[in-house]
Amino acid sequence: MRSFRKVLIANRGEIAVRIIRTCRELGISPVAIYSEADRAALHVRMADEAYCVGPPPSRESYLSQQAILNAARESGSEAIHPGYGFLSENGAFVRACEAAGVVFIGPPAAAMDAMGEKTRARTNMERAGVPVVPGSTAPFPSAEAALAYAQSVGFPVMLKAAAGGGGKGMRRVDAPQDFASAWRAAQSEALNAFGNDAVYLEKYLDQPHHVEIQVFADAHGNAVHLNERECSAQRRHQKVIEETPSPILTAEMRSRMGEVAVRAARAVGYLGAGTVEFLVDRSRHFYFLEMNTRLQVEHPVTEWVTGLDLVAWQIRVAQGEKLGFDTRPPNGHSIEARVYAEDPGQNFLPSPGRIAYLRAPSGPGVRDDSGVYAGYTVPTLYDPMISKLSVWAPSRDEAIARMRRALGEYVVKGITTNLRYLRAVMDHPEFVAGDYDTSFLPRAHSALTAAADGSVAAAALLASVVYARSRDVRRRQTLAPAEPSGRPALSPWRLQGRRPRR
Ligand code: MV4
Repeated sequence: MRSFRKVLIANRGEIAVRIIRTCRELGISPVAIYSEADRAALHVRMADEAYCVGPPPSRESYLSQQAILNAARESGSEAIHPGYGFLSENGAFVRACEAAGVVFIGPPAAAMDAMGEKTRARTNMERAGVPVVPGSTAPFPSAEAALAYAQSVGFPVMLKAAAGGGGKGMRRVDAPQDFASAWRAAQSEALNAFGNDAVYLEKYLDQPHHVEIQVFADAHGNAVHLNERECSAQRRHQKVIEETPSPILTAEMRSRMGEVAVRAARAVGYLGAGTVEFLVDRSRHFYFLEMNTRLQVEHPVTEWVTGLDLVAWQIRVAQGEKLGFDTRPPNGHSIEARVYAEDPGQNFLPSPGRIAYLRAPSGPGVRDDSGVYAGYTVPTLYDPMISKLSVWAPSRDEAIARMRRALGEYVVKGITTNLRYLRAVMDHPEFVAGDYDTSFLPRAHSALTAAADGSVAAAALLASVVYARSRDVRRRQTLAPAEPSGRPALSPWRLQGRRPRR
């Protein structure tokens, strides 16, 4: 077993800041990388050292494997934490780290490969006894063969790019007469997006829930789950709100899904933190969707209810330590809201720019994982997520109340954010009731983006005019300049003399 003295964080924004914090607590010196657009970024300011890895476009900086490995060598970092996105699920990068003698804090490349392609993952999971959505695994020789299969599965079906993920290259087909053209369109879309035209099909699940299980494995044969996260509040495959426990899960279902997730992780020789995603249908059947072989954006809600620092455990596992915890029932309830620099009123158009003023919420049970500061300019080039606000409370109702309170404290001036939209979600009866599926946010769109009640603003304006007028009247009496004689200007005799006549 070894102890890292220095860890390079191959990422930016809030997640780089998050990892830097745990490195400090573990006595590890954090090393940052940055692109030319990120010289003034918070993660650069917080790290012990920072290395420029290239020009603004990610492809030439945060995705530049050679530049990152050079920074690791130059700084003497023994390990690299990839965060999420960028190179975090890139098997080639894991192998390049290995070749360079740097520890990649994450699963082995083989585990990534086994889960990377969707059809491959489905085959591996079926073999391991993990339930997958009914459908195909191998590519079809022809569109006719695919149609015949679709008919045996039953319409509607979902066409998916084998190389896809996160909803790209997906297409629903309702009837046999639409199949051939949809199949060809899906193939060309897949080729365009992923350079691979392989398409497979699944039975279509109507308005499923997205529930994922956090898993953790060490190099000593231990693998456990850390409960679920309910992630059904999404729009265009972007999560907006996550919570744990899921309002729709029973303890019995949690333990069955957890066992299945651990089986999935074991089947591919997993190491470290991973997430197994499931679709849950109306009758609460659950099906493997994909495995994310990285730390997830929404990991703080799991940290809140388990009391564990997942980043610290990633580092410990990478150092060869044994898991120091077991599956445990969730303690209380946690909700996370993603704060984006975007305008919900303009179809969520990104709204980069300079943050003129910032006041982040705090107080009991509140955590703000931010990557920005007042005076910082949010760049156009990268993800517009500026922070993740998460809360903990003993119960779901109290967690919602706390999230409302925290969102109410949050002030960001200079750029447009989705804060008001997030407040509207916390007030929406469907969210409050806890029975929302993946169709919730798209369906509630107009209610969530409705303009604020104008009567409040009108009353405030009127009140400010009345106040300004009465203040002016008062000043007329009190703010006269001192007399050259040096006598005080505020003599009560003088004030009395200046009183307006009634
Ligand atoms: C599905 C589905 C219904 N039936 N597969 C979207 C993201 C991608 N990873 C999988 N997705 C879906 N796959 C079948 N067979 C519905 C979705 C889906 C969805 C899934 C999770 C979270 C949000 C979603 C929003 C729309 C559609």
